[in-house]
Amino acid sequence: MKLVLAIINDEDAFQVMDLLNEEQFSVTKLASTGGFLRAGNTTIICGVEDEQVNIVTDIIESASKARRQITSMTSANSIESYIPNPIEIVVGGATIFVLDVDQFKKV
Ligand code: 2BA
Repeated sequence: MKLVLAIINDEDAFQVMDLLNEEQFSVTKLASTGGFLRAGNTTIICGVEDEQVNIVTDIIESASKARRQITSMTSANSIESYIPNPIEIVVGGATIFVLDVDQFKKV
């Protein structure tokens, strides 16, 4: 068994969950925060049989869009450190980890 852990955009979360539920996958949604942007994102976890991993990651991929975002960095140079330095970054579609599961119990 595997645990699929995917970090996705908040705006894509409900569509991803709807699609997974339609295919009878159980899914848990966690509110998370990106360490770089310090902005909210969504982490979904989904425990599945090994042979279902690709189905789940394909579903996540199909509903997770990449977005361009402007963020302000402050310069490391002390004189300029108060001058915002806008940069454009691409966030997502999805960052997916697939972990081995030692045990799965529902008690
Ligand atoms: P954040 O950490 O807020 O990162 C948002 C986006 O900022 C990233 O998009 C990437 O384009 C950029 N970014 C991140 N760290 C950077 C850095 N040190 N320098 C320059 N740009 C940087 P994504 O790569 O699509 O990541 C989206 C979110 O997925 C991340 O939000 C984080 O919450 C999670 N994530 C991505 N890679 C991860 C990893 N290896 N481990 C844990 N979480 C990860």
